[in-house]
Amino acid sequence: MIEDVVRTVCPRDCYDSCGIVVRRRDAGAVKVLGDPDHAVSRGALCGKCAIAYNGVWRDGAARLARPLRRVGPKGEGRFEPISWDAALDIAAARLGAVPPATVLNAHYTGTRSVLAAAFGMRFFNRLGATEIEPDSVCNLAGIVALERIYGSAVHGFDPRTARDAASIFLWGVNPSASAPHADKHWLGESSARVVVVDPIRTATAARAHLHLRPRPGTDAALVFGLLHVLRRNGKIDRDFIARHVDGWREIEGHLATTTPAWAEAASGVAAADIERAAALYVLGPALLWIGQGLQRQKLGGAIVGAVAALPAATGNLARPGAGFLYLNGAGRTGIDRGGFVAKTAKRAGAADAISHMDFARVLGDPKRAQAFFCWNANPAASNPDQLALRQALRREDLFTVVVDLFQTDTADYADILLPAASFLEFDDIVTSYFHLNLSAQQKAAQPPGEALPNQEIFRRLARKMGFADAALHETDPAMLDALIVPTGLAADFADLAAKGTVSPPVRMQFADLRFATPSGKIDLRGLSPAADPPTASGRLRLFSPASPWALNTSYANDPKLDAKLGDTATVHPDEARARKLEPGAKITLANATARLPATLAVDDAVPPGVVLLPKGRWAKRAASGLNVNALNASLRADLGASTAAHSVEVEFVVA
Ligand SMILES: Nc1nc2c(c(=O)[nH]1)N[C@H]1C(S)=C(S)[C@@H](COP(=O)(O)OP(=O)(O)OC[C@H]3O[C@@H](n4cnc5c(=O)[nH]c(N)nc54)[C@H](O)[C@@H]3O)O[C@H]1N2
Ligand SMILES: Nc1nc2c(c(=O)[nH]1)N[C@H]1C(S)=C(S)[C@@H](COP(=O)(O)OP(=O)(O)OC[C@H]3O[C@@H](n4cnc5c(=O)[nH]c(N)nc54)[C@H](O)[C@@H]3O)O[C@H]1N2
Ligand code: SF4
Ligand SMILES: [Mo]
Repeated sequence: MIEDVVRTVCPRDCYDSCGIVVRRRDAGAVKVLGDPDHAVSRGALCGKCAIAYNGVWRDGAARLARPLRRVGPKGEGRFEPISWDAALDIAAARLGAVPPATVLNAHYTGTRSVLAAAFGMRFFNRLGATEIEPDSVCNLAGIVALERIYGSAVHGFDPRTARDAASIFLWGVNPSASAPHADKHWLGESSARVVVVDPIRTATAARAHLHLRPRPGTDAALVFGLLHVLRRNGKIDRDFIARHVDGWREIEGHLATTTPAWAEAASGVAAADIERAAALYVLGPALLWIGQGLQRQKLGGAIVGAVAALPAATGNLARPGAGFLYLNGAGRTGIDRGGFVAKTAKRAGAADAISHMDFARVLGDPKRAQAFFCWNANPAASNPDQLALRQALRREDLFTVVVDLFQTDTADYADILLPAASFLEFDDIVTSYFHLNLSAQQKAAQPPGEALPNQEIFRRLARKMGFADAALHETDPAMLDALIVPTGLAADFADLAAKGTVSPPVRMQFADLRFATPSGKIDLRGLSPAADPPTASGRLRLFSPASPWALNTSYANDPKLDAKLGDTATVHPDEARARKLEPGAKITLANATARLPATLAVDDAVPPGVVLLPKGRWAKRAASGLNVNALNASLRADLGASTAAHSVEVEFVVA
């Protein structure tokens, strides 16, 4: 009974990227814990990972362990085991028999470790498949907005600079759920004044010095109110603007009318609070964390654009304690993810990626979709237009391959279902999209049965398809070293594994004040204070943000976590009273797209006009067979054909 410890990292789609220790006996994992020496996790995993990594993720009965072939009707989820050879022969023959552009490739961040998330794209480049634009179901409106203004959405502030910040603004982000360690340690221990802008009184907002609660989709109006006050108080940095900003005159053209009283009427935030927030933003250097939830709105691009004008207007950039963050890309630690994928060029004539907001429709069209390959994603649970998507997935003439750890909602529709190894079962590297960290993911256990890492599955499939390109057959150790060496942060994978997590020296965001825009300056042209009108009487805005008990739909098959997720829809006491409903009432949320049963909870943390039902559940685990995404008719934001999931409207109807 030898006990040893393996240090690794959590590769979930989460801001934290926690360090993990796996305690093992006889080389088998016995306990997955937070790494006490890791600066982010400090010895604790979040509640959901503490449960899932010691629960369903290591449950031999729940994990897929052998390649499977469908035996029943599509969607019933009945399969029989076959060999890897047979499964990949079928896949290669079917994928090779259709025009490449009619193979739809859906993938995202089920795991974010670089090989397991990115290597497969070389295969699809070679094939010439049509990609379902991954970010369009998550954060693309904000990305497009920030690329226009700053030339990049992935050069955020370095969180270590918070020690120099006088105030920290969190705008439409809820780290108490979506980044629990950043919430507890990074924010909780900061001496800065904290301002949260969120319609919901989240746990983060409840602790803030100031909480602004705009009506959903009205943040751009709120920003123009703030800019009015800043200008009136002489806090606009005209020198900075003259040197580094285009389009300020256009913004100023709006400011005469966007008084605090006007902004209060447009957003519902009291004029006095707008004055307070403006004063806090110029107290000293200010950090601004722009949430991904913020832009899941019909006006999401315009909103992110307006919020991102604040640092430019006040010169809150390129000095210690100043800046904004949406995402930090892997490039911030020197990992060239784009170059890694581009080692296999995209086949000439391949179609442009299509938005997830068009996915259900395109998948239902036999001329555009003849095969579907899904890995690192669970669209039957995560995507809008759930009913239409399922109908498309049932098409007998659509050949579907799913690669996952579990038999998810999507996996039920597979013709061929392939078992993936989990992050505990192979070496890889992980970067954070918040901290500037690079970590070694180290193998700590054997995969169940015949499960394989994604990258090995794609190597084998490439061989079956006769794709001989060297880049499709590189080994994991060679790829890891080739990724790590240019960072200068470790000599090779072995060195990184010995170090665990490394970071570059503290980096100042946009230190040289040169921006990758056409003019080289920050470009504020085209921003406007547009705001959503209040929701029509009787209707409620449906918010489905991150739950503390799931990571997207990952983990919702753990019985303990599924019980915590539940089917609770929370409204303000006034909304319950207006409908004569008591907490615990069985209700139905309805709109023109679907009806979803739920259990009512009442809490004034949710503002009037909103109903809160976090994402995460597996549809098939609910009695209705649906989850919250059934209610979303692929609403799209104003930029990037990106999701506007938080703009969905529903009514309560008698069940
Ligand atoms: N209503 C509503 N819907 C939303 C959102 C919302 O806010 N509201 N948010 C959206 C956002 S932000 C996102 S990013 C998407 C996410 O949606 P998805 O990309 O569908 O994410 P998950 O639901 O977590 O599914 C990831 C799958 O990857 C699998 N997986 C994990 N590790 C591996 C691996 O190593 N190999 C393979 N092959 N599979 C693996 C997991 O088991 C899981 O089934 O959901 C979107 N949907
Ligand atoms: N526990 C957990 N952590 C996660 C995830 C998860 O599912 N569970 N998902 C991961 C992924 S893929 C992502 S993209 C991130 C997302 O994490 P976040 O960026 O935090 O996004 P959300 O959770 O969608 O929403 C954050 C907040 O936006 C608010 N919001 C919605 N509309 C508006 C608006 O119009 N104005 C303002 N000011 N606020 C608004 C919501 O009330 C919510 O509290 O989290 C990651 N982390
Ligand atoms: S999901 Fe996030 S908070 Fe939880 S262990 Fe992983 S990185 Fe840490
Ligand atoms: Mo996301």
